[in-house]
Amino acid sequence: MRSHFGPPPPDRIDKATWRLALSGLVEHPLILTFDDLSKFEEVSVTSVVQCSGNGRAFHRPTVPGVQWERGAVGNARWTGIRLRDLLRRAGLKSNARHLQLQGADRPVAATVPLFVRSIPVEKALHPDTILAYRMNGAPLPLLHGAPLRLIAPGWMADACVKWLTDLTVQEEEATGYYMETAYRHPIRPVRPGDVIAPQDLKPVEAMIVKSLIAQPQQGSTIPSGKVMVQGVAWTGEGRIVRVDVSTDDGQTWEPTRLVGEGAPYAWRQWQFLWQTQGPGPRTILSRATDDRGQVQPMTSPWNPGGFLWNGIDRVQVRIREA
Ligand SMILES: Nc1nc2c(c(=O)[nH]1)N[C@H]1C(S)=C(S)[C@@H](COP(=O)(O)O)O[C@H]1N2
Ligand SMILES: [Mo]
Repeated sequence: MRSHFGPPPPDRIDKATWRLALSGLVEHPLILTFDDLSKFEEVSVTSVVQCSGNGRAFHRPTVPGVQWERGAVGNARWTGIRLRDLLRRAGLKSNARHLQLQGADRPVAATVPLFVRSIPVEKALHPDTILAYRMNGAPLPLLHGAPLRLIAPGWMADACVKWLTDLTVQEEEATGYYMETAYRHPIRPVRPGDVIAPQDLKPVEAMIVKSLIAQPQQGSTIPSGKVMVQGVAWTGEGRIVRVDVSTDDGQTWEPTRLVGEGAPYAWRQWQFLWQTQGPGPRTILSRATDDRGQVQPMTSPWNPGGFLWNGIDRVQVRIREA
């Protein structure tokens, strides 16, 4: 879970009094109660939600910000209504280009900017983009954005605004710190210290191909013999087609078994039965490939925000004496 300011006070998100306002460049502005949401068709989508700073700690030179390694990502089944259905009910005006999203959470000090984001109308109108009120079949938990959050499948989580209260259709991207300064990524390679022109920084949007090793864990001691290596892999708006592992620090690679059905936007589990020969230290690597031929690189391009890390995952273990 990741929140800039923590959840809103309970009275701001009480289902009995909570309202969702849709205004701006629409024919008919809407104000909806929580019960009004049931008037729209209910849909579900399984999707990864990943912070764009996930893996920031692996960038060299190091980048300020929360030093996430692997944990700022999850995968869940989200249920709610299509954002598109709501926007169509309100009727978009012809100059509608961006949808601004704002939640009920507030910074502790008035001088700290609000968490306000926007997404282009194309993503807002995508049939898989939903306003979710359930997670894995249960009511959306408070810390995941109850009563209602955006799920923009395939996109980085900073678009997935929690505790939603205000949707505003506008011609321009949202202004403010979290859109104009934070979560922007250079469109060409940069070096630490470079001055980057504003037009060379674009908002972080789609996720990129990535895999993680979940077992064995970093620093663990494992038996000599058969060991199950397993993890997950996902990409943005495509599908994972293969995951390879190396147990000799990248000299040789072997394909893993992809588990279950591959669903769009969801992560795919993978397994590899490793016949270890010890004793001694070993380095396990994992490398995912998606259906667009995107392959995880050894390291990701350095950038001042430390975003979009998708370098090949690396876990060091020690094989015990037989
Ligand atoms: N209202 C609101 N929504 C928010 C945030 C926030 O601070 N406030 N943080 C965003 C960021 S940066 C991330 S990574 C995801 C985290 O979602 P999760 O806590 O459900 O994992 O929520 C996003 N939505
Ligand atoms: Mo994030």
